[in-house]
Amino acid sequence: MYKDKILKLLKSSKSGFVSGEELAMKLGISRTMVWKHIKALEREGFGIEAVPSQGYRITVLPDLLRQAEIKQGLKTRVMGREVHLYSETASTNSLAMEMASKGAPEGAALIAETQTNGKGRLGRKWISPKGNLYFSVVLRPNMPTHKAPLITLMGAVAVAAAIRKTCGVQAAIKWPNDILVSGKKVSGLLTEMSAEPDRIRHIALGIGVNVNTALDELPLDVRECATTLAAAAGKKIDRTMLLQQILHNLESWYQVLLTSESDLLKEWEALNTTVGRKVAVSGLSETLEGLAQGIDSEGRLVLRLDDGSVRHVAAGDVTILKGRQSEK
Ligand code: BT5
Repeated sequence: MYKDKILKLLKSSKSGFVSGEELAMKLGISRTMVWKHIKALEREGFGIEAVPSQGYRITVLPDLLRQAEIKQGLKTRVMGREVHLYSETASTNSLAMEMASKGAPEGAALIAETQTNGKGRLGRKWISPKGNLYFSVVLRPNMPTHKAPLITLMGAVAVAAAIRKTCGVQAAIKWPNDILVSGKKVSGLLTEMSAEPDRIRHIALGIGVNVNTALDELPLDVRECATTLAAAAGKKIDRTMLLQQILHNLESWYQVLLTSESDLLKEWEALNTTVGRKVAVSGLSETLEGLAQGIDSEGRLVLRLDDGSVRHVAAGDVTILKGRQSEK
């Protein structure tokens, strides 16, 4: 697309300026066409100044994801091989499940600027204001159904490592599907699956990350336990770079999961904040308290209860107990 090429040239100019003539020549179009594309960019929220004898220059970069930009810097083979970008959708996970059932390839990524019905686990909501990342990836793993929870752990490794690398903040995984920064939730993962009794048909791995949105865009009860990467890092975060890094990490950790599960679990242990802590795990029917000892080969939390018995917990919400203080 000419618009994306113009943006690339403007962004890479040392002085900031590129003349209309140069843009026209490099793109092989007329100066009038260049001007039309500049106007189209302005309609998308870019501020572009035209200075006589110097040319065009970007003055305002809107915080918008662009499909071409996402694709341009992506060096993956599978993850993001198809990128579908929406300004709004109900839930990227619902969309991914639907597209997967219609044959979308493994690695297809569905991304939205905002969700009107973002989903958490167990019918809970994921609040999805603009300025963050909401996306789902279609997976078709050749693994037995009971191993599916490992997909969430794999995704958590990919996200926590990407946050550390791109934003320089110490993200940590709280079993099973939270990423915390300074004890507050910055990201959540939702794995949905279509399966036969012993075979996974497809999975939608959904990832929500609070990136640049103002904290007061989150409702009070959520805000108490949540934060954003911009707040934690003290600067605006490049969402495209973060998304690309997550897709890149997903590509490598997914392969590790499929070929050498124990290596994935080792990395998960290195990035997690649950194991070794005294925790309370509330499930559907009971709440258990004990020492989190590790995770097993099906992604379950191994909990040693106060009476010395050991339980393998498949699902639940963990509260990390630190004396009288606690973090969800
Ligand atoms: C999750 O559930 O954490 C899974 C979140 C997955 C969201 C992604 S976005 C892309 C894809 N499409 C979807 O529709 N979903 C996925 P759970 O562990 O059940 O946590 C839900 C709880 O987190 C809520 O009940 C709130 O307390 C809290 N919460 C909701 N929105 C939040 C936000 N933006 N930031 C932090 N916490 C939030």
